[in-house]
Amino acid sequence: MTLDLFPDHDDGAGRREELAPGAVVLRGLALPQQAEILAAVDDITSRAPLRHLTTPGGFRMSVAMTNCGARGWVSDRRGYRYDALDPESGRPWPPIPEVFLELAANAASEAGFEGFAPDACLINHYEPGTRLSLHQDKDERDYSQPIVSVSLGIPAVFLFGGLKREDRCLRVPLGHGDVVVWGGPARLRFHGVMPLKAASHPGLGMRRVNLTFRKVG
Ligand SMILES: O=C(O)CCC(=O)C(=O)O
Ligand SMILES: [Mn+2]
Repeated sequence: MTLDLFPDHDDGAGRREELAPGAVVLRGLALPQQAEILAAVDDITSRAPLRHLTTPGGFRMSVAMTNCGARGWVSDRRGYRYDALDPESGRPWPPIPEVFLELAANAASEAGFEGFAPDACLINHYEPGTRLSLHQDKDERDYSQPIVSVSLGIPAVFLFGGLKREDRCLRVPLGHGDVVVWGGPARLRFHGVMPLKAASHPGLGMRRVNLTFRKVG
């Protein structure tokens, strides 16, 4: 737990909001590293381009994705899985940049999960109208480790539900620099992203980039 020394600040940066036991939003936590993070995203997407994956049911995903790390999340007609190689190039995914690893470990530690060392980072790319349907992150072997999710660019409404699909969802607005962490009793909660509204961000234009860090194990 970190003491908030400036509880009355009005810019919202660094504010910690608990969503559920084991789940917090850390407002603006990624802002100090935003330029470095965005440069790293450009470098990764130049080597492992964003693409729309196909679901096992044959649908094209609305979110465009790529990965960095020892493992990358992929989906095709055969199912969802982690793969050490980018199926488009046959090469390993680019490594997770140091600035990502530091941010992910800091965020996890702020949320009470010490020593988080992710081996996978899924990069999601949204435009106005893009959505991500309600799902659990459960393709990882190691559920003892949290998920750390970093939002950049235009705002989104994150849906944060319960352990059953039909449970009520919180609607959590997420903006540029916000980080969400869920682990422990919240690790398998359903979540998703509402269709994005049209908006423009000074640095990213009409785009939202989300980084989700996972320990696949
Ligand atoms: O874009 C987001 O905020 C959530 C992404 C997510 O849930 C995922 O990649 O599994
Ligand atoms: Mn997810």
